[in-house]
Amino acid sequence: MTTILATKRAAWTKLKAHYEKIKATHMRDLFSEDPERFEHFHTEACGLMMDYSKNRIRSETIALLTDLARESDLAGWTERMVGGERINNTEDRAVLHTALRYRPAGAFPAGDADVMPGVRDVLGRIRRFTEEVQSGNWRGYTGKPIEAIVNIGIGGSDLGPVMASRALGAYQHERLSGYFISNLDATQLTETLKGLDPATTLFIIASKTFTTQETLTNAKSAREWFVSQAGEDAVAKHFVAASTALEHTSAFGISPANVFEFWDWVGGRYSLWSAVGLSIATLIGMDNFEELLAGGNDMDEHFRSAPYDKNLPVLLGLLDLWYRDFFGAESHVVLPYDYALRSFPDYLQQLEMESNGKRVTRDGKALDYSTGSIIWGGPGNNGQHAFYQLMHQGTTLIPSDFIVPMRCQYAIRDHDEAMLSNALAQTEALMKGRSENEAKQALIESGLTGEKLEAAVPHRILPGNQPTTTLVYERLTPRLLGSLIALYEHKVFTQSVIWGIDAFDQWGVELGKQMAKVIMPELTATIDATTHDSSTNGLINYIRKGRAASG
Ligand code: G6Q
Repeated sequence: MTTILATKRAAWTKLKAHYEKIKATHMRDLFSEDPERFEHFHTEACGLMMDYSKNRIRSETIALLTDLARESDLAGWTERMVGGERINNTEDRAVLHTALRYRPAGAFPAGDADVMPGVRDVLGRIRRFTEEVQSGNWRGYTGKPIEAIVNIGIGGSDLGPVMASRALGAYQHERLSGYFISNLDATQLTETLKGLDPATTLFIIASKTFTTQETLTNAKSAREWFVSQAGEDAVAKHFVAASTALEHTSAFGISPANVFEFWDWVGGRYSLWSAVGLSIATLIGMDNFEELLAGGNDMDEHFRSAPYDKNLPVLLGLLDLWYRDFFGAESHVVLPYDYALRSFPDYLQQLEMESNGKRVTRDGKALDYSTGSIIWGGPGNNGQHAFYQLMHQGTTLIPSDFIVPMRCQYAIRDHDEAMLSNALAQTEALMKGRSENEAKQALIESGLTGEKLEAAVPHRILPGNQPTTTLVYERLTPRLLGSLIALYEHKVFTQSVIWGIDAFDQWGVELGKQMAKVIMPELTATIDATTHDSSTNGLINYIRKGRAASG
């Protein structure tokens, strides 16, 4: 199927013209024009209320953006995805992570390709395993119950489990603690193992391919650490794996009974719903894990059925695309005001940038527009005391998502009201800013006059007009988290369909991996490296000699 460039769509041309008309309009004026703006630009589904009124849009903008989604056949591509077509065409794979959280009884997708028997079988095995560990029936080699769950993985086999386990810390079994090891240098491994007792530690090796250098290096070292204290025979009670590569897990010495399978139609960054979520399920319990899946399924149903102007993922994707392609915004910041979601921006960084950081269409044509925003962020409250200055008075357009709970998972005094007032004040300040007159007035009221007053004014002006979208929910539950994650997954998918790109491959990360294989032996060689550019040769030789001299 030939992919049509987004710039060739009629709605794109109309959006260009519309952008010229709206680009200089301040949101203050948009709010004055329409006193019911919140009513017109907020929508709600799956326990999430999305206020997108503080964006640089009019009704016409949403009409044109949703036309663009329709012209790009978003509905058709969605059905192709959930129908099991191999829409990840560069890897020739289906994309069926939605099946992992499909809750109704019956087949998914309908017909020959039904993957549900396998999915349900593994979920059953995960339930039995997590119940054994949580109840204390799963005993380590000295007969003690497990206390530490150590997930060893990287990328998609790490970021989802880290993010979701932290987000659902309030649901964690009181005897269990979760640890996550991903980095190649030995610091994370060493510092984590230092505090652990092998007799009560369970390692989950999460790797789709079971060939990933970081994971295997860490897994081998963890195994050595364990065997040196507990002996080889104890491995079966302390090492399990989540993988699609059963031959590799056996070669590593993990018994087939301890391997939780998933499939090649689960992309790494979409895999927390699969056996890769084993650490999450073990920490929070299977009932809660199934609630997480149900939340994902809620959002899938909403995404497939809601009209686009009420469709949370579609709107979120279109708004980001509006700023990326028409305003030229390069980055998008995600600001949770729920500390439980502190790792959510890191998780989204991979989900969005690995999926939509592409420069050619599905069929290999060069794009003439920008794709994937640079995603960054962190807990909003901390950000206020760090990077928000640049959002308020810097020179860059930075659209943001504020993620705001009505209540956090723990109620103490007036923490929630303090958190909420700050979150809402920031969206107001980013939208309104402070005009020259307002800045001057405030300074006069503080007693400043004359030259000092004039000198101070420019520094007190905030231009405002920074777009914010606010997602509000009552309290972070497993189900809500499932919906929130799936919201962003479908946001990314919506954009990829409009941009005409394959959101499910990641060829860009391969080159560096291949080059690392060449460099590794050169670091311990006795002769200088000469086959690279002068910088890389220089770095290898400098480090090799430095290590030899110091080591
Ligand atoms: C995700 C990517 C990547 C992957 C890691 C780990 O979509 O494919 O981040 O998850 O490279 O791969 P393994 O799970 O195969 O170890």
